[in-house]
Amino acid sequence: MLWRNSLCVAVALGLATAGSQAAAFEEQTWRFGLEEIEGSVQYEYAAQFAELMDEKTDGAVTVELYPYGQLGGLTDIYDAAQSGSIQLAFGSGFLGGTVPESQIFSLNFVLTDDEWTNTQILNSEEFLMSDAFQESFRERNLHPIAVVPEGWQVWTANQPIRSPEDMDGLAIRTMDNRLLRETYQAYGADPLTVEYGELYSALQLGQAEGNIQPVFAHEEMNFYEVQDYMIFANHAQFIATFMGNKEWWDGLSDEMKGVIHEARQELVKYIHDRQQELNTERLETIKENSDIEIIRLDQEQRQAFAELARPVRDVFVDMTGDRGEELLNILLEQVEQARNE
Ligand code: 6CS
Repeated sequence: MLWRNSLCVAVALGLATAGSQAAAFEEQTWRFGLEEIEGSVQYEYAAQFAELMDEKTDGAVTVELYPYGQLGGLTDIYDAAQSGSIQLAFGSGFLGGTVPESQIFSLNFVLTDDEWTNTQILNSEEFLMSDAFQESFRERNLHPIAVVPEGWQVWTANQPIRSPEDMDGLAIRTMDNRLLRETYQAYGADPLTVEYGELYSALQLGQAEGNIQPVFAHEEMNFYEVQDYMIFANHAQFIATFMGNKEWWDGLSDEMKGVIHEARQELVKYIHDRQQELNTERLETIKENSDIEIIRLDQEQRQAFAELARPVRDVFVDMTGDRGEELLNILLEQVEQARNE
Protein backbone atom coordinates (compact mmCIF):
# COMPACT_ATOMS: atom_id res chain seq x y z
CA MET A 1 0.00 0.00 0.00
CA LEU A 2 2.77 2.35 0.99
CA TRP A 3 4.63 1.46 -2.26
CA ARG A 4 1.47 2.08 -4.28
CA ASN A 5 0.92 5.50 -2.75
CA SER A 6 4.47 6.64 -3.29
CA LEU A 7 4.34 5.50 -6.91
CA CYS A 8 1.13 7.50 -7.44
CA VAL A 9 2.72 10.59 -5.91
CA ALA A 10 5.83 10.15 -8.00
CA VAL A 11 3.76 9.79 -11.17
CA ALA A 12 1.61 12.77 -10.24
CA LEU A 13 4.71 14.86 -9.72
CA GLY A 14 6.26 13.54 -12.90
CA LEU A 15 9.18 12.20 -10.87
CA ALA A 16 9.11 8.51 -11.72
CA THR A 17 11.64 7.30 -14.27
CA ALA A 18 10.31 6.27 -17.64
CA GLY A 19 10.98 2.57 -16.96
CA SER A 20 9.16 2.36 -13.66
CA GLN A 21 6.09 4.22 -14.88
CA ALA A 22 5.78 2.36 -18.16
CA ALA A 23 2.34 1.08 -17.23
CA ALA A 24 1.14 4.71 -17.12
CA PHE A 25 1.45 5.04 -20.91
CA GLU A 26 -1.36 4.15 -23.26
CA GLU A 27 -0.47 2.25 -26.42
CA GLN A 28 -0.13 4.64 -29.34
CA THR A 29 1.41 4.90 -32.79
CA TRP A 30 2.99 8.09 -34.09
CA ARG A 31 3.70 8.63 -37.78
CA PHE A 32 6.96 10.44 -38.55
CA GLY A 33 7.45 12.04 -42.01
CA LEU A 34 11.03 12.42 -43.25
CA GLU A 35 12.38 14.71 -45.94
CA GLU A 36 15.12 12.20 -46.72
CA ILE A 37 15.42 8.55 -47.74
CA GLU A 38 16.54 5.54 -45.72
CA GLY A 39 20.22 5.78 -44.77
CA SER A 40 20.09 9.57 -44.38
CA VAL A 41 20.80 11.63 -41.25
CA GLN A 42 17.07 12.22 -40.74
CA TYR A 43 16.41 8.49 -41.02
CA GLU A 44 19.14 7.69 -38.49
CA TYR A 45 17.69 10.26 -36.10
CA ALA A 46 14.13 9.01 -36.48
CA ALA A 47 15.12 5.34 -36.14
CA GLN A 48 16.98 6.10 -32.90
CA PHE A 49 14.09 8.23 -31.64
CA ALA A 50 11.72 5.31 -32.33
CA GLU A 51 14.01 2.95 -30.43
CA LEU A 52 14.31 5.31 -27.46
CA MET A 53 10.55 5.83 -27.27
CA ASP A 54 9.98 2.09 -27.39
CA GLU A 55 12.50 1.54 -24.56
CA LYS A 56 11.36 4.42 -22.39
CA THR A 57 7.65 3.56 -22.61
CA ASP A 58 8.20 -0.19 -22.38
CA GLY A 59 6.77 -0.72 -25.85
CA ALA A 60 3.69 1.50 -25.46
CA VAL A 61 4.78 3.97 -28.15
CA THR A 62 5.46 2.81 -31.70
CA VAL A 63 6.99 5.35 -34.09
CA GLU A 64 6.44 4.56 -37.77
CA LEU A 65 8.87 6.15 -40.23
CA TYR A 66 7.79 7.53 -43.62
CA PRO A 67 10.95 8.28 -45.65
CA TYR A 68 10.94 10.89 -48.43
CA GLY A 69 8.63 9.96 -51.29
CA GLN A 70 6.08 8.02 -49.24
CA LEU A 71 3.96 11.04 -48.35
CA GLY A 72 4.39 12.97 -51.60
CA GLY A 73 6.68 15.99 -52.00
CA LEU A 74 8.37 18.04 -49.29
CA THR A 75 5.54 20.48 -48.62
CA ASP A 76 3.06 17.57 -48.45
CA ILE A 77 4.98 16.38 -45.37
CA TYR A 78 4.54 19.75 -43.62
CA ASP A 79 0.85 19.90 -44.62
CA ALA A 80 0.34 16.43 -43.12
CA ALA A 81 2.03 17.51 -39.86
CA GLN A 82 -0.06 20.70 -39.71
CA SER A 83 -3.30 18.82 -40.26
CA GLY A 84 -2.39 16.08 -37.76
CA SER A 85 -2.55 13.22 -40.26
CA ILE A 86 1.04 12.56 -39.15
CA GLN A 87 2.24 13.43 -35.64
CA LEU A 88 5.94 14.12 -36.34
CA ALA A 89 8.03 15.49 -39.18
CA PHE A 90 11.30 17.06 -40.17
CA GLY A 91 11.25 20.46 -41.86
CA SER A 92 14.20 22.27 -43.44
CA GLY A 93 14.68 24.58 -46.42
CA PHE A 94 11.29 24.09 -48.06
CA LEU A 95 9.62 24.87 -44.70
CA GLY A 96 10.28 28.59 -45.30
CA GLY A 97 6.88 29.00 -46.99
CA THR A 98 5.11 27.50 -43.97
CA VAL A 99 7.24 28.91 -41.11
CA PRO A 100 9.07 31.98 -42.50
CA GLU A 101 11.20 32.32 -39.32
CA SER A 102 12.71 28.87 -40.00
CA GLN A 103 14.67 30.54 -42.81
CA ILE A 104 17.06 31.71 -40.09
CA PHE A 105 18.76 28.34 -40.73
CA SER A 106 19.33 29.33 -44.34
CA LEU A 107 21.46 32.37 -43.43
CA ASN A 108 25.10 31.99 -44.43
CA PHE A 109 28.11 32.80 -42.24
CA VAL A 110 26.09 33.41 -39.07
CA LEU A 111 27.09 30.49 -36.86
CA THR A 112 30.58 29.54 -35.62
CA ASP A 113 32.98 27.37 -37.62
CA ASP A 114 32.57 24.54 -35.13
CA GLU A 115 29.70 22.12 -35.75
CA TRP A 116 29.36 20.86 -32.17
CA THR A 117 29.27 24.41 -30.77
CA ASN A 118 26.49 25.26 -33.23
CA THR A 119 24.53 22.12 -32.41
CA GLN A 120 24.58 23.07 -28.74
CA ILE A 121 23.59 26.68 -29.42
CA LEU A 122 20.64 25.63 -31.58
CA ASN A 123 19.36 23.22 -28.93
CA SER A 124 19.94 25.58 -26.02
CA GLU A 125 17.21 26.76 -23.70
CA GLU A 126 17.91 30.33 -24.90
CA PHE A 127 17.34 29.58 -28.60
CA LEU A 128 15.15 26.47 -28.91
CA MET A 129 12.86 27.33 -26.01
CA SER A 130 12.63 31.05 -26.76
CA ASP A 131 9.10 32.33 -27.31
CA ALA A 132 10.24 33.67 -30.67
CA PHE A 133 11.21 30.21 -31.93
CA GLN A 134 8.41 28.24 -30.26
CA GLU A 135 5.66 30.67 -31.31
CA SER A 136 6.81 30.90 -34.92
CA PHE A 137 6.02 27.17 -35.25
CA ARG A 138 3.06 26.97 -32.88
CA GLU A 139 1.27 29.77 -34.72
CA ARG A 140 1.35 27.47 -37.78
CA ASN A 141 -0.03 24.48 -35.89
CA LEU A 142 3.40 22.90 -35.42
CA HIS A 143 5.50 22.40 -32.29
CA PRO A 144 9.32 22.46 -32.55
CA ILE A 145 11.00 19.71 -30.50
CA ALA A 146 14.67 19.83 -31.53
CA VAL A 147 17.02 21.37 -34.08
CA VAL A 148 19.15 18.92 -36.03
CA PRO A 149 22.26 20.07 -37.94
CA GLU A 150 23.12 17.44 -40.55
CA GLY A 151 26.56 18.54 -41.74
CA TRP A 152 28.16 21.36 -43.72
CA GLN A 153 26.46 22.41 -46.90
CA VAL A 154 28.74 21.74 -49.87
CA TRP A 155 28.44 23.25 -53.34
CA THR A 156 28.83 21.24 -56.51
CA ALA A 157 29.05 22.50 -60.09
CA ASN A 158 30.62 21.62 -63.43
CA GLN A 159 33.09 24.45 -63.01
CA PRO A 160 35.41 25.35 -60.14
CA ILE A 161 34.14 27.99 -57.69
CA ARG A 162 36.65 29.94 -55.65
CA SER A 163 35.13 33.41 -55.76
CA PRO A 164 31.72 35.05 -56.26
CA GLU A 165 32.86 35.84 -59.83
CA ASP A 166 32.99 32.08 -60.47
CA MET A 167 29.33 31.84 -59.48
CA ASP A 168 28.26 34.58 -61.86
CA GLY A 169 25.00 33.59 -63.60
CA LEU A 170 25.22 29.98 -62.35
CA ALA A 171 21.82 28.26 -62.32
CA ILE A 172 22.39 26.81 -58.88
CA ARG A 173 19.50 24.86 -57.35
CA THR A 174 18.35 25.99 -53.92
CA MET A 175 15.62 24.66 -51.69
CA ASP A 176 12.40 26.64 -51.98
CA ASN A 177 12.81 29.68 -49.77
CA ARG A 178 13.25 33.35 -50.50
CA LEU A 179 16.21 33.77 -48.22
CA LEU A 180 18.26 31.18 -50.10
CA ARG A 181 17.37 32.78 -53.42
CA GLU A 182 18.40 36.21 -52.08
CA THR A 183 21.67 34.77 -50.74
CA TYR A 184 22.68 33.18 -54.03
CA GLN A 185 21.60 36.24 -55.98
CA ALA A 186 23.88 38.25 -53.69
CA TYR A 187 26.73 35.91 -54.72
CA GLY A 188 25.88 36.67 -58.37
CA ALA A 189 24.25 33.32 -59.19
CA ASP A 190 20.90 32.79 -60.90
CA PRO A 191 19.25 30.36 -58.45
CA LEU A 192 16.33 28.10 -59.28
CA THR A 193 14.14 25.83 -57.19
CA VAL A 194 13.65 22.13 -57.94
CA GLU A 195 11.93 19.46 -55.79
CA TYR A 196 14.44 17.11 -54.13
CA GLY A 197 13.24 14.03 -56.02
CA GLU A 198 13.55 15.79 -59.39
CA LEU A 199 16.98 17.21 -58.79
CA TYR A 200 19.10 14.40 -60.22
CA SER A 201 17.50 14.67 -63.65
CA ALA A 202 17.55 18.50 -63.53
CA LEU A 203 21.33 18.33 -62.97
CA GLN A 204 21.79 15.62 -65.57
CA LEU A 205 19.87 17.63 -68.18
CA GLY A 206 21.73 20.81 -67.30
CA GLN A 207 18.57 22.67 -66.19
CA ALA A 208 20.32 23.09 -62.84
CA GLU A 209 24.06 23.76 -63.10
CA GLY A 210 24.96 23.59 -59.43
CA ASN A 211 23.73 22.05 -56.21
CA ILE A 212 23.95 22.62 -52.45
CA GLN A 213 23.74 19.63 -50.08
CA PRO A 214 25.53 18.03 -47.16
CA VAL A 215 27.99 15.36 -48.38
CA PHE A 216 25.81 12.39 -47.37
CA ALA A 217 23.00 13.65 -49.62
CA HIS A 218 25.29 14.31 -52.61
CA GLU A 219 26.21 10.63 -52.27
CA GLU A 220 22.93 8.88 -51.44
CA MET A 221 20.94 10.74 -54.09
CA ASN A 222 23.80 10.19 -56.62
CA PHE A 223 23.96 13.92 -57.43
CA TYR A 224 27.78 13.78 -57.47
CA GLU A 225 27.66 11.49 -60.53
CA VAL A 226 26.53 14.41 -62.69
CA GLN A 227 28.76 17.14 -61.22
CA ASP A 228 32.51 17.73 -61.71
CA TYR A 229 33.54 19.86 -58.73
CA MET A 230 32.73 19.74 -55.05
CA ILE A 231 33.43 22.97 -53.16
CA PHE A 232 33.72 23.20 -49.37
CA ALA A 233 33.15 26.80 -48.25
CA ASN A 234 31.70 25.92 -44.81
CA HIS A 235 29.25 28.78 -45.37
CA ALA A 236 26.36 27.11 -43.52
CA GLN A 237 25.27 23.80 -42.08
CA PHE A 238 22.24 21.94 -43.34
CA ILE A 239 19.76 22.36 -40.47
CA ALA A 240 16.38 20.70 -39.99
CA THR A 241 13.76 21.12 -37.27
CA PHE A 242 12.22 18.05 -35.66
CA MET A 243 8.61 19.04 -35.00
CA GLY A 244 5.23 17.70 -34.04
CA ASN A 245 1.63 18.61 -34.75
CA LYS A 246 0.63 21.27 -32.19
CA GLU A 247 -2.65 19.69 -31.00
CA TRP A 248 -0.98 16.30 -30.73
CA TRP A 249 1.81 17.82 -28.61
CA ASP A 250 -0.61 19.77 -26.42
CA GLY A 251 -2.64 16.61 -25.82
CA LEU A 252 0.33 14.62 -24.47
CA SER A 253 0.60 14.01 -20.72
CA ASP A 254 3.39 15.77 -18.83
CA GLU A 255 5.03 12.38 -18.30
CA MET A 256 5.07 11.69 -22.03
CA LYS A 257 6.46 15.15 -22.76
CA GLY A 258 9.15 14.37 -20.16
CA VAL A 259 10.07 11.16 -21.97
CA ILE A 260 10.28 12.95 -25.32
CA HIS A 261 12.42 15.60 -23.68
CA GLU A 262 14.81 12.92 -22.38
CA ALA A 263 15.03 11.29 -25.82
CA ARG A 264 15.59 14.63 -27.52
CA GLN A 265 18.44 15.45 -25.10
CA GLU A 266 20.11 12.09 -25.68
CA LEU A 267 19.81 12.53 -29.44
CA VAL A 268 21.72 15.83 -29.57
CA LYS A 269 25.14 14.19 -29.19
CA TYR A 270 24.09 10.95 -30.86
CA ILE A 271 23.09 12.59 -34.14
CA HIS A 272 26.02 14.99 -34.10
CA ASP A 273 28.45 12.06 -34.00
CA ARG A 274 26.43 10.03 -36.49
CA GLN A 275 26.14 12.84 -39.05
CA GLN A 276 29.90 13.42 -38.88
CA GLU A 277 30.53 9.70 -39.41
CA LEU A 278 28.07 9.51 -42.31
CA ASN A 279 29.43 12.63 -44.01
CA THR A 280 33.03 11.41 -43.64
CA GLU A 281 32.27 7.90 -44.94
CA ARG A 282 30.20 9.17 -47.85
CA LEU A 283 32.95 11.54 -48.96
CA GLU A 284 35.24 8.51 -49.20
CA THR A 285 32.63 6.71 -51.30
CA ILE A 286 32.33 9.71 -53.62
CA LYS A 287 36.12 9.85 -54.02
CA GLU A 288 36.32 6.11 -54.72
CA ASN A 289 33.50 6.12 -57.27
CA SER A 290 34.26 9.28 -59.21
CA ASP A 291 36.99 11.67 -60.23
CA ILE A 292 35.12 14.68 -58.88
CA GLU A 293 37.57 17.45 -57.96
CA ILE A 294 37.46 18.69 -54.39
CA ILE A 295 38.11 22.35 -53.60
CA ARG A 296 38.37 23.76 -50.09
CA LEU A 297 38.11 27.54 -49.79
CA ASP A 298 40.60 29.30 -47.52
CA GLN A 299 39.63 32.05 -45.06
CA GLU A 300 40.19 34.86 -47.54
CA GLN A 301 38.08 33.17 -50.20
CA ARG A 302 35.31 32.50 -47.67
CA GLN A 303 35.43 36.12 -46.57
CA ALA A 304 34.49 37.35 -50.05
CA PHE A 305 31.24 35.34 -49.84
CA ALA A 306 30.67 36.28 -46.18
CA GLU A 307 30.70 39.99 -47.05
CA LEU A 308 28.05 39.50 -49.74
CA ALA A 309 25.91 37.39 -47.41
CA ARG A 310 25.88 39.97 -44.62
CA PRO A 311 23.06 42.24 -45.98
CA VAL A 312 20.79 39.20 -46.36
CA ARG A 313 20.35 39.31 -42.58
CA ASP A 314 18.27 42.47 -43.16
CA VAL A 315 16.17 40.62 -45.72
CA PHE A 316 15.44 38.02 -43.04
CA VAL A 317 14.31 40.74 -40.62
CA ASP A 318 12.18 42.44 -43.32
CA MET A 319 10.47 39.13 -44.05
CA THR A 320 9.88 38.06 -40.45
CA GLY A 321 9.43 41.35 -38.55
CA ASP A 322 10.01 41.85 -34.81
CA ARG A 323 9.87 38.17 -33.99
CA GLY A 324 12.46 37.28 -36.62
CA GLU A 325 14.68 40.10 -35.43
CA GLU A 326 14.42 38.87 -31.84
CA LEU A 327 15.29 35.34 -32.93
CA LEU A 328 18.29 36.53 -34.93
CA ASN A 329 19.49 38.61 -31.98
CA ILE A 330 19.24 35.61 -29.65
CA LEU A 331 21.25 33.53 -32.11
CA LEU A 332 23.91 36.21 -32.63
CA GLU A 333 24.24 36.66 -28.85
CA GLN A 334 24.73 32.93 -28.33
CA VAL A 335 27.32 32.82 -31.11
CA GLU A 336 29.15 35.81 -29.65
CA GLN A 337 29.21 34.19 -26.20
CA ALA A 338 30.52 30.91 -27.63
CA ARG A 339 33.27 32.75 -29.53
CA ASN A 340 34.36 34.51 -26.32
CA GLU A 341 34.49 31.33 -24.27
O1 6CS B 1 17.80 19.72 -50.88
C1 6CS B 1 16.76 19.27 -50.43
O2 6CS B 1 15.67 19.58 -50.89
C2 6CS B 1 16.82 18.25 -49.29
N1 6CS B 1 18.18 18.01 -48.90
C3 6CS B 1 18.42 17.37 -47.78
C4 6CS B 1 19.80 16.98 -47.41
N2 6CS B 1 17.45 17.11 -46.90
C5 6CS B 1 16.06 17.48 -47.09
C6 6CS B 1 15.96 18.59 -48.13
O3 6CS B 1 14.67 18.86 -48.51
